[in-house]
Amino acid sequence: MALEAALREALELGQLQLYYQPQIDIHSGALHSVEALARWQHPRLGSVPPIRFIPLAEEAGLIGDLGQWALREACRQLARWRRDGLEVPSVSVNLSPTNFHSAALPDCISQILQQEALCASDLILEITEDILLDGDPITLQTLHQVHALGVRLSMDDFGTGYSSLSYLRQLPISELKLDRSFVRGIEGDKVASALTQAIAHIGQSLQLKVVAEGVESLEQLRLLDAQGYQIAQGFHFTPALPAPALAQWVREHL
Ligand code: G
Ligand code: G
Ligand code: NA
Ligand code: MN
Repeated sequence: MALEAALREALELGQLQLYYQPQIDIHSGALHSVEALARWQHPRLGSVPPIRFIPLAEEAGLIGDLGQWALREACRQLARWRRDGLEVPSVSVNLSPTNFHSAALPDCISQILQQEALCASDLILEITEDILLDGDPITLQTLHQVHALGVRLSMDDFGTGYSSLSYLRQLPISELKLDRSFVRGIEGDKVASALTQAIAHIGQSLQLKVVAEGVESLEQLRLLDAQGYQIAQGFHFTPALPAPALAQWVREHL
């Protein structure tokens, strides 16, 4: 309860921060997008990880506010980078399934894009497989409306959810993001690399961009490239960074 009050206060006072992690096009080496990841540094409690405060925000009814904050902040930052002459093709924002239960989400997104003078193609939304689990028809409608705006949808943590693959036929997604748990150990493990290969095939046959996250070594990067992954993200390049450090990383490495 105390933590819940603290989170409410942090949202009101703007104490949450977004860090950014680059997603790299493996063939060209160019930047594909940057993923915005929420961070909370509490003055007394120290750093509270998202795996704690995201579920807390859900329970406390704050996930709508958190989603709006992340969208606005990430879009504002993208506009700022571009004003500074930094070429960042798009920003990828994580939203919770609950954010798509709201029929107001498409308008909220349009408004933020307009306020920041961005196009729909500047934004990618990362969603997870559990988005359809509760069977709420509003969710599917909202997903299609967001897609109709021109905003791309990326299926995050792919392969770890409890949904059947049939959702791939219903959802207007552009990207499949292999969960990082699949990447761990692929160098020496035939079963692990058979799974990443199979997932790449699924993505390719559905004409989706296939993204590998949690890439920590050149060896993993080469293997995933050979398997057909187009985009990679992970500590091999850099962990998520505060906005100024991300800009510096892009200037130095790309
Ligand atoms: O950055 P890190 O690995 O600690 O993130 C842990 C989890 O929290 C990831 O699954 C990530 O998708 C999620 N997460 C990070 N930022 C946000 C956010 O702004 N909104 C939502 N809904 N999830 C987030
Ligand atoms: O669930 P989601 O995919 O949004 O989570 C991304 C999380 O993965 C972030 O918390 C980020 O810090 C973490 N992450 C990013 N790159 C790597 C990596 O190479 N290895 C590991 N172990 N975690 C990573
Ligand atoms: Na994500
Ligand atoms: Mn993920």
